[in-house]
Amino acid sequence: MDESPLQNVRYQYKPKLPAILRGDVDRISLHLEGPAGAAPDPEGIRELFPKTFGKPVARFVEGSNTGMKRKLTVGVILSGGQAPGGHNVIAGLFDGLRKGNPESRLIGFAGGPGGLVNDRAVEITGDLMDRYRNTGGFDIIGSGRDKIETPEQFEKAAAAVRARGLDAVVVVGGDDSNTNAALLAEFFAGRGQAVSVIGVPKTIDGDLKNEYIETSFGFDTAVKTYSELIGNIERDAASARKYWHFIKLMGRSASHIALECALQCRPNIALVSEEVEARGWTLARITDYICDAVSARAEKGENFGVVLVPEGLVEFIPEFKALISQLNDLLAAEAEAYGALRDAGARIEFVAARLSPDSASLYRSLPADIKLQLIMDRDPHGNVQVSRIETEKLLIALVESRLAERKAAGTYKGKFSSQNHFFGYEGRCAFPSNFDADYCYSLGYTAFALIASGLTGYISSVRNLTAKAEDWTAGGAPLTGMMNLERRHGSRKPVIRKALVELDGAPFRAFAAEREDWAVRTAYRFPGAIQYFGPPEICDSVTRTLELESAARTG
Ligand code: FBP
Repeated sequence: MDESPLQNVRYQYKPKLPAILRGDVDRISLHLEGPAGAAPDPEGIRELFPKTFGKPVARFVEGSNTGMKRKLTVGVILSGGQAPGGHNVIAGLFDGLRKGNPESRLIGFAGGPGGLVNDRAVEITGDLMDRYRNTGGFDIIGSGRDKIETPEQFEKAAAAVRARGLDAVVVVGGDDSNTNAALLAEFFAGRGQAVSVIGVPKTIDGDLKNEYIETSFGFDTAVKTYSELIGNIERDAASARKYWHFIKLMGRSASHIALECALQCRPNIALVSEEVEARGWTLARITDYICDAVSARAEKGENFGVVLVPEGLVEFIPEFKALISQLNDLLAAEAEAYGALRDAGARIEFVAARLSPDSASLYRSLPADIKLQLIMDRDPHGNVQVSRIETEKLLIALVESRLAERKAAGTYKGKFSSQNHFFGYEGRCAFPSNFDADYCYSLGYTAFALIASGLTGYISSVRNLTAKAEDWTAGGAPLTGMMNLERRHGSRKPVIRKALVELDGAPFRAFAAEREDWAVRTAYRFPGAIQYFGPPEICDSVTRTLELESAARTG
């Protein structure tokens, strides 16, 4: 392979570990703390997880632990969307295992959870690992969005584990994948199969976080990548002075990415889906909110600006939420008749005729492209694929027509030209920032220590992340302590609670305190590219979200 100079140099980067994980492995001793914070419905969760519920939180401390030197065979799965640092999770796990016992082995299941079910795997050797250290992507073994759901799939996973003689399976994934990890752990424990299942918190969306997980890995690099691009666009906007840029930012549901990018770049407008839902803002209200900023800036002769739009927005606008939920039910219930229609116009008519009057009228009012995007295939969880809905273009069209009305009424005299962008996939496989490189390596190494300590049903938990890496803590939290029971497809299912943006949380409050000023003034901030070398305050910096949340926690 003809590697870039940066890639070659990044291979040499030595990720920083918390002090407790440095040095000899047999001094990493397990300390069990009190029980994990109670889930909202502990009895319901206990019933579903009789073997793995109610375990204590674990932390590693200085001591002595000969178990760390056991010979182990471990399988690893990368699950769901890519997030920068996945390769370093595997590297940390690999190095921990080999440091514990040079004969330990790491098996990578190919293409996500389906790789475990169908027993497709590769052995991670030292040479293979060295080609992926500190690189972005999940391509060392690939990822997938399959779920291990049916009894048959559980049996096949158990057979693969037996056939390969695994002592543990590590699942690197988001809320759904870690829910799956908890179910697997319970399944193995229930049948007395001695195999640990350990989760690792991944997702650029930043919505897998709680008392034990300060941030999911990949968020840091993704938001820094998007912030660089947004800053560049802001500078272009302020130079050319002729475009309003509408930028949709990834994040399936939660608006953490859009909020962090807003704190970094100070755009004129940043929509936060959670606020839209809490205030019950309609599409018309959102349009007016944007038009007010466009008009105010036009008064100052500034016919340019930047608007950030979270990817999941449409699912938080009340009338859209109702429409999408009706479409989901309709497409599932009428799959056969709908599937038989080949023509796009016929498909649109088919659904429009079956919606409630309000939803039908909203649906019919939408531009043709959006109508089609709303009825595209659902993801394996039955969700609309929000990354494929061009909300930024919809908003541009609505703003244009509202401004035309204002112009006709004499209340707006500016010029409005727009550009649209979508930043998503650009950020998911960037070279991990130093923070993500260190954090992921530490999460992987911690996963090894949890396995060697004989724990199962835990998620790797590395905390105190605003401090220097040497002062980070390492341990594990029981997955069942993070679960809720939610009604899905008519039955109550255990799921890990998704962390949405909290409107009384420190990051949103910091944003809300400034946004009126940013809407009118040109207050842009230019974060620039991720720096991998140089002063720690630049190359080891953490996100504002982490900083603000940590400051709020410690008072
Ligand atoms: P995960 O939750 O699996 O980490 O994926 C997040 C995400 O990147 C979302 O931000 C986005 O909506 C989605 O994946 C896109 O999915 P796909 O890769 O299937 O297009």
